[in-house]
Parts: sequence; structure tokens; C-alpha cells
Amino acid sequence: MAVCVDVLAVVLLLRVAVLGFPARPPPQAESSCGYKSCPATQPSMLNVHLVPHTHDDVGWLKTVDQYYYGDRNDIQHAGVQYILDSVLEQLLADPTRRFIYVETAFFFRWWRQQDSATRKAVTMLVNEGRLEFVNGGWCMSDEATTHYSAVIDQMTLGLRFLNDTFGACGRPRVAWHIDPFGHAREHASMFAQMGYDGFFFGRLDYQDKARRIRDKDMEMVWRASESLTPPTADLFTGVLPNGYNPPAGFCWDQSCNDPPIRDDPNLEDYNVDNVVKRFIEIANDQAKMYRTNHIIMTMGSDFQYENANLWYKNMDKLIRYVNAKQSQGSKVNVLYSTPSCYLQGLHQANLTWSVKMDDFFPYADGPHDFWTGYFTSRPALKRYERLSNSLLQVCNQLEVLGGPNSRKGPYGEGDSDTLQEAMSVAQHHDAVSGTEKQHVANDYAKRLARGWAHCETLVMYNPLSRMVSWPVRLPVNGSDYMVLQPHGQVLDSQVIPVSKATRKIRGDRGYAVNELVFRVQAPPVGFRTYVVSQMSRQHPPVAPQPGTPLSMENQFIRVTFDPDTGLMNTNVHQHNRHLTYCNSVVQEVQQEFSPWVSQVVRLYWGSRELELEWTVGPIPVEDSLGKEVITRLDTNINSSGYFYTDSNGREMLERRKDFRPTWDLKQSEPVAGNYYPINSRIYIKDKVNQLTAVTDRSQGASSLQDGSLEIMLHRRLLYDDVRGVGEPLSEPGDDNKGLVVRGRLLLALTPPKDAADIHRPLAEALVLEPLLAFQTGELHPNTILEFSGLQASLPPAVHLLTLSQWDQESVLLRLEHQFQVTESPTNSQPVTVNLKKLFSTLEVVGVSEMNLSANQWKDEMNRFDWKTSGGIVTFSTGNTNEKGIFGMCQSCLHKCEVF
Ligand SMILES: *[C@@H]1O[C@H](CO)[C@@H](O)[C@H](O)[C@H]1NC(C)=O
Ligand SMILES: *[C@@H]1O[C@H](CO)[C@@H](O)[C@H](O)[C@H]1NC(C)=O
Ligand SMILES: *[C@@H]1O[C@H](CO)[C@@H](O)[C@H](O)[C@H]1NC(C)=O
Ligand SMILES: *[C@@H]1O[C@H](CO)[C@@H](O)[C@H](O)[C@H]1NC(C)=O
Ligand SMILES: CC(=O)N[C@H]1CO[C@H](CO)[C@@H](O)[C@@H]1O
Ligand SMILES: [Zn+2]
Repeated sequence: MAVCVDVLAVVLLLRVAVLGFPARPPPQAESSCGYKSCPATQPSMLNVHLVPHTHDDVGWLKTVDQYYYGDRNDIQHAGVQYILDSVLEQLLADPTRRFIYVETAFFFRWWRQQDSATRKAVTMLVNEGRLEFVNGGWCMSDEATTHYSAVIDQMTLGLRFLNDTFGACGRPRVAWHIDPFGHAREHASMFAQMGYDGFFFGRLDYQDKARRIRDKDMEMVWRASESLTPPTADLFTGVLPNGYNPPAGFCWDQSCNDPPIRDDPNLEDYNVDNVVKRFIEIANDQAKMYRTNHIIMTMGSDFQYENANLWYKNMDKLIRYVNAKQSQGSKVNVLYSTPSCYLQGLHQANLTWSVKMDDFFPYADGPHDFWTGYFTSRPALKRYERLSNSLLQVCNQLEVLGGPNSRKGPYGEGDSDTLQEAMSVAQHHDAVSGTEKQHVANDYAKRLARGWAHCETLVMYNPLSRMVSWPVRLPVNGSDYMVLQPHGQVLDSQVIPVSKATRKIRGDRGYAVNELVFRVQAPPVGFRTYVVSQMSRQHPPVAPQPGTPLSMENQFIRVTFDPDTGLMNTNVHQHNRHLTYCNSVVQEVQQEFSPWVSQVVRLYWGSRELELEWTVGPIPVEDSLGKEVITRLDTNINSSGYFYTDSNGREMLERRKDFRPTWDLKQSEPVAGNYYPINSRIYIKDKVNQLTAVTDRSQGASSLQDGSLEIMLHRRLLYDDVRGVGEPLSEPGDDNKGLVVRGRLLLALTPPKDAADIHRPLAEALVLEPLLAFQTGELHPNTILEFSGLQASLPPAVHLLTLSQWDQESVLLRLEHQFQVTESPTNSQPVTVNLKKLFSTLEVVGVSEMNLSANQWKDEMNRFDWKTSGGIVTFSTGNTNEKGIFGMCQSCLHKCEVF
């Protein structure tokens, strides 16, 4: 029993240690939902698909709870429970009406409050395709600031609820990201691997949109991975005509002021002829931008349909009166429809579509309106979200290791549900993105904190599938300590004074004067116990050197500091050298650039990376100027205007200053217009060197000069940006003086061909950080000192993406190949993993393969195929300068057998 890992992820449901597992029930008949339920269209006419919809933010100006109940309508009139109540009544009143619903976080709450008669009625509507779920994740995730691991989890949570509740008829066919502020290629890749047939969105750069309208290129096939053989990561992608709003003059919600259809001919204000004429004009104009005889109109907007009667009553009339014109020769046919029925129309047109290979960042809605600041907004929330993802994975793993019958394992209080829900809410495009009001940001953090409280683990735990070693820093009061490994050997450790910046931030909280630093190791999917004891000898720690030391170095790196400016300079060692201070754990230089910006440069013994720990804030605004704080690294790397950023923490994309791959850019903002989101890393390179910066949270970054990298760390603003939130981004911190934020950047300087071998595992270990836990007092004699859930470490190429309890008998396992196809001569190859010999404490007795979001069995998967122009496409990304020919790369083909 083995599996080949050569794609984003192999997703397996393992039946563990229970013999006689019942056979899977045959797939249920899909009733008449799905494509079969689509309304008839007119082949010789222009079919206008009216898609009634509501866009329900999982928190933005109000918290998710306030939105659900319709609380605080003084902030914004919005109540999701009323929307669902009202739409249900309107759908039941007329079988031709349709509605789509998107955010499972809200639907789930509402469903739980319904009686069985209502549930039955809803199920009927779903089975008949009259109520269709689209997207279907817990939320509509942000695309710039999310990490793929958390996105997959939040999609899995929502889609699983839909499958458990409605079976196959609940499975969304279309991904629907109508509001996120730019679109990531990795999201498209994930949607393809989750089995979606198509994807629609509303926001893209205004110049890009103008070009696409001109060239009738609003719909395309997005080829979303460099490593996956087409069409695995191909996703049909459509740009909606009007964001996600109805055409001008046709908004019939209680929140709009457009005139209703007044159809009594005896009245003065009869307007049917005028409405029909305008509508037909708009439809014909829109058809000029698209290629088939199908067009889509999004009939709804933010939190609309609270009184759904207004919308449906007027749309009923619109359909009736516009179609009545057909008897007089009109070629416009309007119908209630859904995104999947529209998609089916496009598919049946059997056209050849253009191929898109880059992404949709950055997003600008005007020459001076780039949505790039949010890549960094609320850096503390972004870090907390990332750390919470680590804890969630740990919590999931501990539940598995604790045994299928117990959610409370011996190693922790594991109950992952609360944290999983909080994390899923946090992926929303106004959550981790930082684009919400302050009180809503506080609510997201509070939800995560509640999740943490349910997942307190009792041991130091490593969730990675290989042995890792990492530095631990403990705040201590004394100056002499001994650290013991499980078998009693003494570990090198070092006591370092707490930095001035830390003491300042800490104020009168805490009293530790030093930090005890040592390097621990933990086995894969497991833990190791270390014992720290204070020694009676008390002598002062190594005194900090006065002034700035001129250099520090270890086996791999040498860093020098300019004696005048204190700025740092670093080189890669060409050969190993023996240094005299071998037992030193860490060298560090503390730098203060201003009272509110400081940095510690650290070089750990044995590390190939240099650590920069930055502390920024409170950003002063007494001068009435908002500020954005960046860190810039200048090198002599000849980067020629190119730099590389990750997409949702996974594949790397090539960026070029003042350039977009698919249109002639008129650059109007030389800084903001060159910023891109990074979730885990950015690099620049030439033939000899590559500088990679790996980060601990999502940020905005760029390279504005050759050889230079910059990363935005923190921002504080005094004016609202007039995009709806109605509040300047000025985080108060806990004392109302402004938020102080601290974070880390890891820098690796290597030859380009070795870079991925270093930055992939580095980013993996920073994203899935090992977790530390402490106990005081004597060790209980029965304490397990060391444990590994795996029989052996997995190869460096394989990342254990998910290990979580699925139900009583089964465990969900996602194994991912974490290298891109051309980036490492040694690690980009496919790898075979033997499942029988994987776990140390679980016996695998059966395996079923699933799609990425675990809501479809492999043998039931099938997607629309789309014809594309240009079979072979060249890529220049990857970290060698070679052009990889797509579709011909060797290592992405299945080479190892699954048996
Ligand atoms: C689609 O078009 C191709 C030619 O490009 C043709 O061979 C094929 O039969 C068409 N399929 C359908 C279902 O019309
Ligand atoms: C830590 O040091 C401070 C000052 O030296 C002392 O007052 C305090 O009691 C110490 N605390 C502990 C826990 O040792
Ligand atoms: C930098 O690289 C470009 C192309 O990669 C090359 O044309 C140029 O000569 C290089 N400049 C230096 C100073 O090496
Ligand atoms: C979806 O739900 C149906 C009905 O409950 C079940 O038979 C099927 O196995 C589920 N599919 C997956 C992939 O879990
Ligand atoms: C990881 C995985 O197997 N993903 C598959 C999920 O299903 C779709 C088809 O429905 C495939 O295209 C993906 O490759
Ligand atoms: Zn939104």
C-alpha cells in the first residue's frame, strides 16, 4: 500500500485499525439537481442568465454574529437570517425562481435553527437545483493574504457540511470569488483540484479589464500551476460584467432606489416599455464583450434579499415583458439561472479559449487606487492567524494520535472544532486581509483565542513529517541554567540579556532580565522533553559589547556591520571554516534605528539563514502623517527588474517592475503599483546568487531597484480610503498609543540552484511551527520523554499537509510535494510513500482517494474539459534560468506506481 506524491496533494481517507469497515454506499442518485436541472435556453437568441444572489461578508463593518442576526443595523442594515427566511418563501412560491448561496458559515447557523418541515423544503429546493450552492467554503477567502493550507481547510469544512447535509446535490460546481481584491493563481489551482468546473470573479485591474473588454477576452482558461500537467490545474475563469452588481437601473432591493416595474397601463407612471427597451440595450451592449450567446447578470449585492419579494416580483415581470417581445422579433431571452447553468451554456458553445498563466495582482480600480496596502494591514492579526494555523494542525494531529474514539488524547486537550471554525472565519476577505473595522478585527482575534483555549497541548510538539531542530528562547530571571536532553546529556545553552526594545514594550509586565537560548530537536509528528534547571551559581550573562560589533559569522554566513551607520552586510561563505566559538548557540546584534523601530540580527550556530527580528511601533502620528514602514535589503545581485513572490505560500511567480505579462501597463504609481502579496517568501537572483527572504506572516513586498528587496512591515493611517470601511487604519494597541508589532524575516543567500532546497524546508518550518509547552516542577517518573507518530521521517520533498480525525474509523491524510517542478535538481522528483509503514501507532487497513477538498471520491470525479489555444506554453519562472516547456516536464508525470 503506497502512494505517489507528485502533485499539490494526494488526499486520502485512511481507515485505521478497525477491521470489517463497511463498504462505501453506492453514490446516491443526483435527483434532478446539477446541470440536469438547468432551465432551457434559446439556441438562436441571446440568453440572459439572471443570477439572484446575495454577498454576505463573514464579518466586515459588523461582526459575523451581528451580520447573522441583523444586530447593529445602525452601522449597516444587514441580517443574514432574514435573507435566508425571505428567499426560501420566494423560492417556494414559484418553481422557475432560482437563488444561489455562497457562505456556508452563515447557512450552517441558519440550518441548525430550522425545524424539520423547513429543512425538508430546503432539501427539495436543493435537489431540484432551485437553490444552488456556489463556492460553498465556510467563507469566500481572501486571496492575497491567506496561506493555501488554511484555505484548503476552510473549503473542506464548508463543503463537508454541504455534502453531509445534501449529498451530491449540495456539491458546488462553480467557485465564486466576486469580491476579493485581486486573485491568486494558487487559488485557481486549488479550485481546479477541488473539482470545480469554473470560477467567476468581479474585481480585476481596470486596465486589464479594459483590454479584455476590447478583445472579448473576459472568459478564459487559467492554467494555474507550473508543476501540474494540464488540465489538472486548468480552471475556466470568467470576469463578471459589472463587479457583482446588477446593471444600472435594475436594482430592486430595499437597499436600492431604482424604480420598480409599474405595469398598470391605466396609470400615469406606466414604465414597462421603457424598462424593456433599456434592458434589451444593456443586454446587447454586454453581449459585445463576451463570445457566446449567453451572458450573465448578477442580480444582487451586499446583504441584499432581506425582503426578497421586491427582487423576485420585479424580476418576474422583467422576464415576462422582455420575453414577450420575442413574438415581435426580439432575440433576447431572459431567464432565472445560476452560475453553473451559465457555465454549462459556455461549455456547450464548444469554443477555444485563451490561456491565462500569471495572476490578477495587484488590483487597481483607478490610476491612483492600488489595493496593495492591505497585503500588510493589521500585521499582528495576520501573524496570529498564521500561528493559529500551526496550532490547529497540531491539535488535529494530537486528536489522531490520541485514538479514534477520543477527542481528548493523552497529549493535550485536543478539541479542534472551535479553532477550525475560528480559522475558517478568519480566512474571509475582510478578516485576515485587515480590511474590516477595528471592532470586527478584535472579534476575529477573540474567536481564535477561544479556539486556542480548546487546543492547549501539554508537550513540545513538532507537526512536521521530519525531524526538525530550532532555537528556543525562554525568558528567564537568572543567569545560569542547565538544559538536559531526554537521556540526560547536557545541551549547549546561552543566556542573553533581554533587548532594550523588549523591556520597553513590556513596560511593567514581567520581570525576566535574560533569555535562555538553546537549540532543540523533535522527531517527526512527535515530541521530545527537555528539562531546564536553574543552577545555584549566579554570575552575570555575557555583557553586551559596547557599540556595534564589526562582524559575526558561522559555518555558512558572515555578516559585517558598518561601524558608522550600523547597517549590515552579508556574504555567503564559499567554503567551511572552523571557528573558535563552536559552543556558542547564537550571536546577536541589537540595533535601534529610532525610538519606535528596532531590530535584532541573529545568527544561530549551524544555520544557513540569518534572522532579522524587527520591532515596529507605536508608529508616531503626531505630525498628522500616516506612515508605512518597510525594511529594505540592498545587494549587488543583478536582478534586472525581476523578482519572485509566492502565491498563497506555494508556487513562485515571476514579477517584473512596471510590467504586466498580459497587457501594456501604463504605470501610474511607481511604488504601490509594483507591490505584490507575499505569504511566505520573496527572492531576487542573478546567475550567481539568490537572496531569499522567508517571512512569518503575509505581507506586501517589492523590488523597486535592481538588487533590492523591500517588505512592508507595519502601517498606520489617519484617513479612510473611501472604499466602504469608513474608518482609518490606526490600530490602537492595548494602551491606545498605537500598536507595536514584532516579527521575523529569515534571509538565505545561496547559489540559485540550491535555493529551493533551503527555502522550501525553511518556509515549511516557519509556517508549521513546532509548538512549545511548559510544565514546572519535578518530572513525573512515568512521563514519556520522546515520541514519534511516524515510523520514519518522510523525504524532504513530502510535506504532511493534513492529518486529522475524519470520523470514528477514519483519518484524513494529505501528503504534498512541496517543491516546484524545476526548482531543485534533487528534490523536485516524485516520491513514493509507503502507507503501511507510515505511522508508528496506527494501522492502515484501507485507503480511498479523494479530491483536494475531500468532498468527492476519486472514482466519482469528473470535470468539464475546455479547449484552449496554444498547447505548449513557455514559462520563465522557477529558479533556474531555463525555460521549462509546459506539458513536457518530466518530473510532473506519474512515474511511481500506486499499489
Ligand atoms: C466541438 O468542436 C470540435 C471542433 O473543434 C468538434 O470536433 C466537436 O465535435 C465539437 N463537439 C461538440 C459536442 O459539438
Ligand atoms: C526575579 O528577579 C527580581 C529582581 O531581581 C526579583 O525581585 C524576583 O523575585 C525574581 N523572581 C524570581 C521568580 O526569581
Ligand atoms: C545584468 O544582467 C543582464 C541580463 O541578465 C545583463 O544584460 C547585464 O549585462 C548584467 N549587468 C551586469 C552589471 O552584470
Ligand atoms: C457525501 O455524502 C454522501 C451522503 O451522505 C455520502 O454517501 C458520501 O460518501 C459523501 N462523500 C464524501 C466524499 O464524503
Ligand atoms: C488531489 C486530487 O486528487 N484532486 C482531484 C479532485 O478532483 C478533480 C476532478 O473532479 C481532479 O481534477 C483533481 O485532480
Ligand atoms: Zn465581501
